[in-house]
Amino acid sequence: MGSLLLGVMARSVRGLGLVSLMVLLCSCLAAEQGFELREVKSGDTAHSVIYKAAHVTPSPRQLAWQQRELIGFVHFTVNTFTDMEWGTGKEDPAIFNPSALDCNQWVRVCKDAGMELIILTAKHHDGFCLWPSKYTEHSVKNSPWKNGKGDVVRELSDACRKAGMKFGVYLSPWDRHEPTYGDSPAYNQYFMNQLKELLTKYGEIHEVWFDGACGEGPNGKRQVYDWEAYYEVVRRYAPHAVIFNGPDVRWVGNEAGYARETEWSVVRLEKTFAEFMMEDPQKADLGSRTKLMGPGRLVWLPAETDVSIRPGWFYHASEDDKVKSLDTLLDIYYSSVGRNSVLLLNVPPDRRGLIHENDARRLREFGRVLDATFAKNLAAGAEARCSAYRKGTRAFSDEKLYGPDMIVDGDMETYWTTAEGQTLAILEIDMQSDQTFNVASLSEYIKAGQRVEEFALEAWYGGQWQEFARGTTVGYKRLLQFEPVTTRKVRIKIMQSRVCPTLAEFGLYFAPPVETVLQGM
Ligand code: FUL
Repeated sequence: MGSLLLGVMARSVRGLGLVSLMVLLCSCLAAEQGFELREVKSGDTAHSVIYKAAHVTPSPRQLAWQQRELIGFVHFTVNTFTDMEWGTGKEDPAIFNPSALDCNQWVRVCKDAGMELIILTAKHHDGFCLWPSKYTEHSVKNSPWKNGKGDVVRELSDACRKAGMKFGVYLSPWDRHEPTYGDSPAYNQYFMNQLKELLTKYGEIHEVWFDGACGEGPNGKRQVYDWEAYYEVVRRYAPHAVIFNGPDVRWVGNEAGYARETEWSVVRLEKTFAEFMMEDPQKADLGSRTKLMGPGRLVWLPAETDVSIRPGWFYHASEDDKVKSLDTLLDIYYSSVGRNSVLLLNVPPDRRGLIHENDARRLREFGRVLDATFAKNLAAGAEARCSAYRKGTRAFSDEKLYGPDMIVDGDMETYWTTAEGQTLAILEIDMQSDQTFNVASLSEYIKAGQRVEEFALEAWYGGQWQEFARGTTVGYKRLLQFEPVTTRKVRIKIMQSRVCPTLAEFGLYFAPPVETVLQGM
């Protein structure tokens, strides 16, 4: 489906014809929103481009999004009742009739897995609205569910708030029902009206998910989305929301659940965000030194990894026995959250309006295993030494402001770094006694930018240092899995970094055998 999405997106961009206007609008919007923009100019040396890239930083809303790590995605609409993945737009609203809808159950299931935010498909490509939008009749208000008085967006946003979870909305620009679709200005207005309804009537919205799909309208008409205007509506009415497939968050490029081994949060935009989103997210390399060279702007645009717990995005009874295995989900977790990305995991409610028992159980198991794995950082409070660290420069700063022990103090707000210009370093962690672990976690202090390009982990074993893991980018979080290692001392070698590296936290964990964790469940 990903390639299809890209295909339709590409078609839509060819139809744009507003490119220069969009470039202008985009730069104004960006400046106004205070994005960290770094121009790459023709006279820039390779060194200065890399220096700039290493100093691009996330906005507060991007940082909050990144810290969530795991997000729930809920696909629910008429498709649930027709057994389709993409509705035609011709469905009768009467078919939408969940028999026992309970959003509190969705929230409980997502919480069990450790999620902190849920994004709901308020409107998918079929155009059916899960809330009683005043701009269309194609919604819950014309369904028998609760005699047309129901509102799924209300029920889920309330349930999230009650449980202390954040809420987000997916609003598909591609609309196969709405008659104005394809008549660009009229449809754009319709879309923005709906967006405003969602952003103003349901409390705080923390993520707005724009699907880039752009199919043909009635009579083959092609809709030109006004992305910049959509972004403005979000900024105005939901200032804390990150925009997926927009200026805040990019699509990782596949729907399988895997981020890149080398996942940079800083990319170079040659044109607008919209064009970048249409052309680039699937490329294997988005942020290497080579990719950064050339004219454009360097922006913080991290990856979100969306994947469904089942083969389809919507519920199909025929997939009840195809819920992803725990091993697959864990592999996805390590390959998304563990590769500097956020995992957006879809759990589709069934025709009752409940998350099916099989999915609920799997998510409980998933949450349980993650909790058991990361319960105890064996490196916490260890003695940390380093070949180099920056001495505090603030007037009242402690000598150890950027000292190596900052990476084992359990505080993501304190960090180790070296002196300006020093890009290589070795940190040694002494846990005072032998410990056995099979997972390592590294985090950069991304408020200062993303910098590390290559690192290795070594254990003191048999009288010498032996490498047991290595990687390229770190970013917000890098997780590595390996066969159990038993040692008292570990060292982190930073072998390449764009400028002086930072590390906010380092962890060593023992992931117990899954069967042990699940015993008694
Ligand atoms: C795609 C859509 O076409 C799928 O139906 C699903 O919503 C997925 C998350 O995005 O582009």
